[in-house]
Amino acid sequence: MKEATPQTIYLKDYTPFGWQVDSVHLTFKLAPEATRVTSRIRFTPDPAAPAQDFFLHGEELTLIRAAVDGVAVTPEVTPEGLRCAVPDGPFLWEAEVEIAPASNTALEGLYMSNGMYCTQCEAEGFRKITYYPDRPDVMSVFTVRIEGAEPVKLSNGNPGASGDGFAEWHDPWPKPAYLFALVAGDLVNHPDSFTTRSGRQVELNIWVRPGDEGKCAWGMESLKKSMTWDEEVYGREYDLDIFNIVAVDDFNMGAMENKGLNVFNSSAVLASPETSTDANFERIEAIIAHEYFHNWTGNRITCRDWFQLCLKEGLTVFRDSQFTSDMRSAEVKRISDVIDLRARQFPEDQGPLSHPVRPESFQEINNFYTATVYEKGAEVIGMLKRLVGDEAYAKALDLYFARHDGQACTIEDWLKVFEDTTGRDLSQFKRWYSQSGTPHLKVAESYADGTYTLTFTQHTPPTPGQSDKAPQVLPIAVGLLNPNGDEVVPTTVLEMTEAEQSFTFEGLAAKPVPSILRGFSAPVVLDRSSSPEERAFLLAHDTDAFNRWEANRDLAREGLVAMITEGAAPDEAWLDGLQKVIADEALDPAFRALMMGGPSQSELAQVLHGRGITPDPEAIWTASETLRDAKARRWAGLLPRLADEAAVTAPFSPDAEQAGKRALGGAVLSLQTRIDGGAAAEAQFKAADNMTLQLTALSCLVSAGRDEAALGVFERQWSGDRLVMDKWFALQIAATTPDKAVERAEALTRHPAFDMKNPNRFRATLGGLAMHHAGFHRRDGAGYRLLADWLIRLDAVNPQTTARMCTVFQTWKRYDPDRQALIRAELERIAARPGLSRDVTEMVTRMLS
Ligand code: B3K
Ligand code: ZN
Repeated sequence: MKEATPQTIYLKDYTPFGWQVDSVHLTFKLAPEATRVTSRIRFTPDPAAPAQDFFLHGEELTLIRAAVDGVAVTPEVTPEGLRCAVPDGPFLWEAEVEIAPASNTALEGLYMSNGMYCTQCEAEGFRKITYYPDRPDVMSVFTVRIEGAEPVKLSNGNPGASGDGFAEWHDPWPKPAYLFALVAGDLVNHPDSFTTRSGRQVELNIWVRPGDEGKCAWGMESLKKSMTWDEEVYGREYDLDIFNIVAVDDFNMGAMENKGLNVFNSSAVLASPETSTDANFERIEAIIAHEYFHNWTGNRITCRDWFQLCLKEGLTVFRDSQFTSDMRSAEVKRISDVIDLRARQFPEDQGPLSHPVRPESFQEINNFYTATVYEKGAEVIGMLKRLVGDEAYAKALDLYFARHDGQACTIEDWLKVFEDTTGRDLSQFKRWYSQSGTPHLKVAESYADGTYTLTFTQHTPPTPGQSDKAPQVLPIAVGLLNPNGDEVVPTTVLEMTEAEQSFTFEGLAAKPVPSILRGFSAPVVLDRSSSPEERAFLLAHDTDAFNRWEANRDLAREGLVAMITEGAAPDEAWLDGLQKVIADEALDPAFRALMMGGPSQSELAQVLHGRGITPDPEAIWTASETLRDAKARRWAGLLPRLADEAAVTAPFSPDAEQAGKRALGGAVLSLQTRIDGGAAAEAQFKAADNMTLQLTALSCLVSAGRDEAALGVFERQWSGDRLVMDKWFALQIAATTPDKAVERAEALTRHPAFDMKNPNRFRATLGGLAMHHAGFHRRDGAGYRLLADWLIRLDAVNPQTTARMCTVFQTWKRYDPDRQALIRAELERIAARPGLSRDVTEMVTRMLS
């Protein structure tokens, strides 16, 4: 395991590797405890690189032998790699190492999951497979031979010879080692094929464990849609004869874009109507697309170093959100993305873990696969596209692919293609990559003699390591409405570059109502205290779906803040206005379902903290419950009609239309449960023929306290299905009351099906607890203690998943001194553990500093 070695790596220290790697040949002789890996690698000195020792990364490897040009050598071996004297010219490096995949519980490098061999190399896992210059700017052509009794043996690229006990693969596209993959096991495939627009025949497969064949159709359909979309929208074609996807049960994240051999967490690929919710189907479609799109944005054009991670991740997230918008409702996707950004990225940007989209230093790169790099990184690309326009964006992307194919690039390269295409100077825009923190935007307005002026002020609060912030380029999409509700100025993008800047609109007969930051055109906090009347007006009339939703969210938030801080009653006038929107059958049911929800409790805590009020999780819980009760009472007459409208009679399809109806039905059922105590939920639970309906009903029954029987029925029905059981673990914590959440989570860790080595199960249970805001933040600190106990245990097994889950403590300074003291004590207890991983050490230190 990686011990804590607090060594910091800096962007400014980048130095190219001293050799080019002309070819790589690897032979694997598979055995669970003693796999032998033989490498034959041809190196040629790179005259452009500075002189340096020949150093290859390698961790947890047993070196059996090494040779240079066929002559045995004895390199100097350290825990990080080896150093060796080599000739001045080209040479052949050979090494044989031994590794133990069955004992590899960190799930990085070569490991085993349910008897299947699989790999995860990004970011720095290849060095746990063999000695190699394990850095993304070293690209080479790989040929792989796998020897073992497993019936299926896969690697990157196109298949070569295969026979009794062996299979060979050759990947003609030069790639960095982080894209290497190997899978071997007793697998079955769901086959299909795709013909690219230039006529290349591509064999497609989804490989799964026997028994899961029936859950591959949706993933395959999503893959084919992604391949077509990337050809049509970005002009990108697939470039190998075969594309393989493998489902793996034990996996640290969602999926991995290895060249020609994507490895997926089974939760991100397996689906069936009976076992998967609509949200699961949509997530699978998006992740399949994301990994497939990486083939161009990530694989063909990769990153020079890990500081440039957003180059591939921000762009690929942006591309997958465009894809989902095209497959489903663009408006609903935008609202969902902003909900997610505010829930995950804003707390990061506003807390101790804040870092720029392109960080400038790190200790453990795995800790920087963050919402800032991914989601804010995608927002930055969205802003760039808004500023230059769709046509220039398309041209810039064409230039990017033409100019940089086969290269390992930087953010400078990326921005340069936009500068060259448009003639713009993007030096100020570049601050989005280097400046951390969320800008706050204030607005003042004035109207006189037909002229309307909007004056904006931007300010970014200090973040760790960055006390002074410079103004950012902000594309602010604005529309103006007449007092009668008509749109008088359609959406216009104002380009703000100064700390304070005014924009004028002429020829307006009356003072308009502004709709600001339409479509959430920049990832900022809009500090605008408009009147409830104006918000209600926008809720009723705005033509921009996002801002209509936003007006409602602002009203909900202000109402809840008044309930929490002043003991106010729910705002009945707002509920009546909202009822009209929810009842409007002309509107998309998915949009109406979103309108029925409120801000999350964690978001309310963030809002209160931002206003200098210490959030009390219990009070937030109570206010949220009171508001839901009020909605149920106030809308009681409408609910049966909505339930009828939401009913789906056609055979199940995970498409946006049916999913939207079921989302509306779910929102209705949860309110109905507050009226009938769970009668309708019980009926739905019994009749449900798909997981969305069954799980929604079960969640309502648990929150109504009528759960014992239903949870038992569900468990008996689904005990053989790991992915469904993850839902069972998570749901009973999520839907319970704050006083029971910790005990439930604790009891579930003693359930025979709890397995800390499986990241999905660990996240469902302990992550489930952390997501129950009031339950986790229970006043006596029991939630913090239970989580810290498990993080300490897990760190010895799987540092990456542990470090990721530590982030639930990142908001600790929002809370009262007692809670802060309790959390601090837990963080210090974790930090003091002997042998704590480098991953967790870095996270805990940053949160405590
Ligand atoms: N590139 C991988 C993530 C790797 C995470 C390494 N800790 C999946 C993705 O973003 O598509
Ligand atoms: Zn990605």
